[in-house]
Amino acid sequence: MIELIQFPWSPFCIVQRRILEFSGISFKVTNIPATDRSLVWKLTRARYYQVPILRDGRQVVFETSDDSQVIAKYLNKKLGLGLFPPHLRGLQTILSLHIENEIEGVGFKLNDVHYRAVIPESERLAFVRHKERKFGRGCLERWREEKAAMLKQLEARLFPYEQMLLGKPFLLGDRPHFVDFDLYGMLGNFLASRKYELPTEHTKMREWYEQMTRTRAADFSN
Ligand SMILES: N[C@@H](CCC(=O)N[C@@H](CS)C(=O)NCC(=O)O)C(=O)O
Repeated sequence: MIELIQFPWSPFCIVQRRILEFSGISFKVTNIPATDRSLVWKLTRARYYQVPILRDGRQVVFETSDDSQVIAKYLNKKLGLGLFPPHLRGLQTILSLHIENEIEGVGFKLNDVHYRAVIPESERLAFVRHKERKFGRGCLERWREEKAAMLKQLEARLFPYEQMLLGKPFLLGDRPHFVDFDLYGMLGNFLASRKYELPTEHTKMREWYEQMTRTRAADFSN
């Protein structure tokens, strides 16, 4: 059985979890503490420490660069999901760069403002230390002060996606593709604290998000 090793609120883990759910197969989820990557380190034979990773029998699948989509492409091929059709090559790459940088970059900070609602107490010290070493001392307080401005920024950055959804149910047509799952994961992380909702102005996106929580591969032909 395929095993997803993850932590539940991670944007990149939500992407792969939803793809697995979409496929309809049974799979196992193993949650690790964000503070202890030893299982990832062991399974990847000391080549990777981030999440998610996938274990499929004797095979361990993990990303090879910030923008590689190794896991999603592995699942797509193995499970025949039709998420990377050749005619959308290139376009999906450009979109996923925007989604994983411009959308994720604001969404995770907004979620981190409310980290106590998401991160278990035993992991908070390491979480704050990790953030402050990466983004500077006091970054979480700074983001709290910038929250209103960041919410506006996120709304503006999501506007093109709302426009894409005006005439169709999914971002690139009448069925979901990889970028739908990618955006869904970044927004799932933004919403993880349950302190926010999607911008009320973006009505199509709110419908799409609902649809993305339920959609199944069996509903579409490849
Ligand atoms: N491009 C990778 C990004 C993975 C990633 O950034 N994972 C984060 C969790 S959201 C992580 O493990 N960060 C821990 C660290 O870098 O120490 C993917 O698509 O999986």
